[in-house]
Amino acid sequence: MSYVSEVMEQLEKKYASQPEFLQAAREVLDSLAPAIEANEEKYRKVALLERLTEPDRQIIFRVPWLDDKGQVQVNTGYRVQFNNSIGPYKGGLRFHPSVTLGTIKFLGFEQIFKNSLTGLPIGGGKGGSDFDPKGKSDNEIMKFCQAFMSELYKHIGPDCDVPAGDIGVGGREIGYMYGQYKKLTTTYCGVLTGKGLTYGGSLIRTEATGYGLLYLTETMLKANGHDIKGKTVAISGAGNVATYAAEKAMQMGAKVVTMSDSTGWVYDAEGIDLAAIKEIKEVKRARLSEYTKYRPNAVYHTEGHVWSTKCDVALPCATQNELNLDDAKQLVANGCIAVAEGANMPTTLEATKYLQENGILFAPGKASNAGGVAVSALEMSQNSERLSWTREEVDQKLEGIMVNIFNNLASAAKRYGHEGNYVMGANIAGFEKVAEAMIAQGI
Ligand code: NDP
Ligand code: 2IT
Repeated sequence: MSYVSEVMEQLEKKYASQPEFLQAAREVLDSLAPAIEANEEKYRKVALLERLTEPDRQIIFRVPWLDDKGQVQVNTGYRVQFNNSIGPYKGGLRFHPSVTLGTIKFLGFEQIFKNSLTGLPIGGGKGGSDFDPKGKSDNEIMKFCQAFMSELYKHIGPDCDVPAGDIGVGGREIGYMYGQYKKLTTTYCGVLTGKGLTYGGSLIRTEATGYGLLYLTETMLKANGHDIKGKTVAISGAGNVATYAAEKAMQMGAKVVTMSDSTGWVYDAEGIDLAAIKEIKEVKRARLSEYTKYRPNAVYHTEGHVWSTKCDVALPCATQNELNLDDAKQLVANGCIAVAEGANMPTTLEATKYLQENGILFAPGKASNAGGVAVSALEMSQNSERLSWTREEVDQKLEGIMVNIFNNLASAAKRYGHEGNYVMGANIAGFEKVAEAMIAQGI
């Protein structure tokens, strides 16, 4: 049995209760096969794949907090420090009721390769909680964030582990957690990224994941004789990534016709009104159903998904496994030419395979959504030198990083005889640097 199959079989036995982690591991390991086979003896000897798939440490803790009625609530907190061979652990925090250890492990595992692809010195980690921010008052959000940080602070630090945002964690939550970290440690340092601009945040970090997604999509389209200008784009999600992906797509001359949240989706044939989306989601923190109040001609659906819409480019920007095989078939039938993942693992393995087999350009999230963590790393650099760079400087660096990522993964795929397979290219290009660093640093 090949080394890759052996390790995958062990993982399936040991972590049967973590399907998302197994899915992420399978995608990576299967596509690494050519790179592993070329060095099988060397990697086997140092148990490289076993070490790569087992986190350095997994911290699980109780988060008790007081709600507005004076009732004590209890949630579970997680931080998975997966791999720090190329830099301090780096990755977001997700607050969502669906969060389990398996979710955080899948995200942390993906983060290792994503962070390596950025070319910046950051290792892989992820954390979060099963806390549900929906319907909570601002005071309750603050109480929860303070309670969460009251334990997490012991395990993180600017040279050790630097969390940031993810689903359910944006600027407001980072602010409350930063305040608590500062209070507990009496230090003012770059321990979190995605901070506000008045206390050490970087310009463009809010926009970075969405903007980066479009920079990479445009590079991929151009390399294949297309252009984003004039294209019809379907986006899922209406959060941080989706909003700024839509903004940059529009700036580049595309028409965005859909957005979604967990209760439904909107189709706006005239093109999404982003000011309305920002007001509904960022200011009012309301449901997307409100959108038709701003745009009476738009259609709000509670059934189905945005992927039934006719589009040239599809950008899944909400959550994992939100684009399945049936959706992929519909996209292909409707003449879609490219899918680029803004979310982490939004496309199922079967759907990815179908899209690739049908000639759709497919950019995996670990490459196409790497702009967020890349600008987080630039925020760390600015914090270290106690300086702030201009908007133009950060945006230019972000664009350069995304173009580099695409070039690196395209050439890695070509090197192994799979030209155009960007999933394989991303995994191999991300893996090679980490593998070399792990081997160099011993066991
Ligand atoms: P937000 O919390 O800002 O927005 C998430 C969006 O997705 C909301 O519209 C939300 O709807 C929807 N959503 C979340 N969970 C589900 C679900 N289970 N079913 C249907 N819809 C859902 O998160 P982000 O925009 O930051 O993150 C979106 C994706 O991008 C995630 O996969 C994240 O891991 C990934 N990502 C984020 C980065 C960042 O910098 N923020 C960087 C790289 C990747 P509702 O509001 O109704 O819950
Ligand atoms: O999935 C991701 O890359 C993020 N949520 C951003 C992580 C970060 O550290 O900025």
